[in-house]
Amino acid sequence: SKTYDIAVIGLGALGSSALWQLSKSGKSILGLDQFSPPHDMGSSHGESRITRLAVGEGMDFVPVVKRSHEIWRELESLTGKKIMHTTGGLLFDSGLESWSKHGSEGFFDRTLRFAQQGNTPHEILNSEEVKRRFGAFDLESTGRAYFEPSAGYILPELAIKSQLQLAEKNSAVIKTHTKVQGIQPSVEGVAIHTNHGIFEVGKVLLSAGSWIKDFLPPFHKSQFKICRQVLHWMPVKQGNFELDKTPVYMWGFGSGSEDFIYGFPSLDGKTVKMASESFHESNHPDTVNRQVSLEEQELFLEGKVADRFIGVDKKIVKSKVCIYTVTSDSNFVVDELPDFPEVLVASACSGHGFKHSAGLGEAIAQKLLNQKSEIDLSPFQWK
Ligand code: PYC
Repeated sequence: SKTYDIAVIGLGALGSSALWQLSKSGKSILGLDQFSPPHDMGSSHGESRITRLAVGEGMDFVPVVKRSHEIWRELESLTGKKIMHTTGGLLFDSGLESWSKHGSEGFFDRTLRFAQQGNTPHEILNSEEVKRRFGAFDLESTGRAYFEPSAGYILPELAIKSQLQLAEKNSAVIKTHTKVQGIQPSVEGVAIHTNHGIFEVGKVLLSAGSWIKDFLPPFHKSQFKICRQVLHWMPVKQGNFELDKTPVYMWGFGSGSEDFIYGFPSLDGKTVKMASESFHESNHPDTVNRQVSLEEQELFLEGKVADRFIGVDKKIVKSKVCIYTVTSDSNFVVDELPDFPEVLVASACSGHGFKHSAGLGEAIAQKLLNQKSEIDLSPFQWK
């Protein structure tokens, strides 16, 4: 068995970010993943992820996403690749019914409040102004929109790939197709048992996404719910949803957490990605249904797309399954395993994690390296 100072188990959004940050330390760092990241089996794929600075989920997240934006820019200057696209972001509200998102009631008003508290430039638009400025959205006449110019989207696969490449450049060792079968306390700290042998390490970051439950004792396991999500792509009519004219958007149209649709401008000039969210408990990620039925697609078109958009062909050309790992209050978890402090569990999750992954990965690396951090991780302790 080979010894490393720190291992990261799971190299998705958070794991790849932490691995890169850890690799800057000069310590021996190991990254393990059961697939070959970036891959489409977890929670970090599907072409685009929204980022926004006034996160209605909570003020605790605001410093994390602000730091993340700085890191995405650093990543861009190191790689010469565009990873974060600032398109602006719209949050729609029917004006009739308050909607909740990611555990937060009154999400629209909270977002507005956090924008004010965090000095995030923004505007409030009525439905006429929305139609005039952004042709793609047919917002009801009672509706209003919060517009944040600094919002946009991140390319998740490119972000992960870039961080892993930089980590390897700094001498981190990455083992793909390496399935962790168990972790145990050992003389070195932690023994990681895998299909390719045992690795002895000082500390572990467990960022295994929806596989996290496999490593937890029953009480802690019960804090996470696995929820299957479906992303859909539809054709756009020429000249609609154009990249430089269309913001990312989130649209709550009822009081239920699934009365919701979100989406992006057209990245290829031909199709747009749209999705809703589901909070039904589903199977373990090894057995979750990865197929999307015609009936599911129909329900999405009728119930979510409905007549909300202009210039989109209501015909699904591609769908993809993705997985959320959801806590009861949609908060993140960053804390030690009980009675096993060498293992830090991190689940940046509940469907709003990607945008925070760069800043959170840095703060987690600082914690594992016993360094000071600007980011307070205490709001993310076990409940
Ligand atoms: O966190 O911005 C977000 C988001 C939108 C849809 C799902 N998550």
